[in-house]
Amino acid sequence: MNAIMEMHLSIVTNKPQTTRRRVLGIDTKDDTQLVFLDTPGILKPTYRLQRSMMGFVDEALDEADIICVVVDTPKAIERGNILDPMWAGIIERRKRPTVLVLNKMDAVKIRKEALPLMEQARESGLFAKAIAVSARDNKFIEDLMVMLRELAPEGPFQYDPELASDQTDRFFVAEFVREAVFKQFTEEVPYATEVMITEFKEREGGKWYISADVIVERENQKAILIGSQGVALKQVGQAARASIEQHLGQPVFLELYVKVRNDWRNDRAQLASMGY
Ligand SMILES: Nc1nc2c(ncn2[C@@H]2O[C@H](COP(=O)(O)OP(=O)(O)OP(=O)(O)O)[C@@H](O)[C@H]2O)c(=O)[nH]1
Ligand SMILES: [Mg+2]
Repeated sequence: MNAIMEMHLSIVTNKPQTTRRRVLGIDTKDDTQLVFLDTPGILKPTYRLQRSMMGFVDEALDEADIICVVVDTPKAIERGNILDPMWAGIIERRKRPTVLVLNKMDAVKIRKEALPLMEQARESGLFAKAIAVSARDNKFIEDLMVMLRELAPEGPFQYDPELASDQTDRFFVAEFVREAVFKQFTEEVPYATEVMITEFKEREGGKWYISADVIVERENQKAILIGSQGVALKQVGQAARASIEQHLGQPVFLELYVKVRNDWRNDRAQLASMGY
C-alpha cells in the first residue's frame, strides 16, 4: 500500500505483527479511486489482542471488493507453499476476486524459483490473477495497479480525492511512535507496547504539542524502554518525531511517558479503552 501510494502510511518493521489495526489508504488518480485496507496478517490468536486484530481482518475482508494476498516470496519459496490452508479457507469463503502478490522479488536471486508458486496459485483456483513485484524497489507496482483497476467495480468516488486516509493524525502519530519502538527493541518489548495519545495541540505559528503514553505490561519492560538515564526513550522520541513531522508537514514537540498496565494484551477493559 505504501509503495502504491508513495507514502509512509502503514508502519513497516522487520518484525511480524507490526500492523494491529486496519489502515486505510486512498489512491486517487484521474477517474480512478482505489481504497486500500491494510490489515494485520492472518494468524491463530493466542491472546485477546490478537483476537481483536483478526476481527479487523474479518471486517476488512467483508468490506473489500478485491482481496490482495501479499506474500513474502523468499519465505514462500523456502516453505514450498504460498499459503497456509487455514488462510485459504478464510479467503475462499469471501468469493471475491483475489490477487496473489508475490512481493520481495528483489530478494529472489533466481526468478525461476517463483514459478512453482505461480503454478500452485493456478492449481488452487483461489486467485483471479497473480503478479510478482518488489515494493522496496517499486518494480511492477504500476502493473499491479492496472490489474486492480481492471478488477475494481465502477461507481462514484467514496472519498474526497484530496484525502490520503480517513484516519486521524492522532492515529498516525501513535503508529509512528509504535514503529520506533518496534524498530529499536528486540524480543518481547515491542509486542508488549501500545501507544495512546493523551494531548494533541495544534499551535498557530509554533510547534504542535503532542503527548503520548507508551504502555507496557511490566516494570522490567518499562525500565528497558526508558533505558539508563532515559537514553533509550529519547531515541524512540527522536525517531518517531522525524516520521511525525514528515507526515504532518509540521514541526512538533513530542513528549512520551512510559506506563505499566499489567497484562493489557489479555485484559478486555484495557483493550476496549485502546479501541481493540
Ligand atoms: N527486500 C524487500 N523487503 C521488503 C519488501 N517489502 C517489504 N519488505 C520488508 O519486509 C518487512 C515486513 O514489512 P511489513 O510491511 O511490516 O510487512 P507486513 O506484511 O505488513 O507485516 P505485519 O504488519 O507485521 O503483519 C520489512 O522489513 C520491510 O522492509 C520488498 O519488496 N523487498
Ligand atoms: Mg503491516
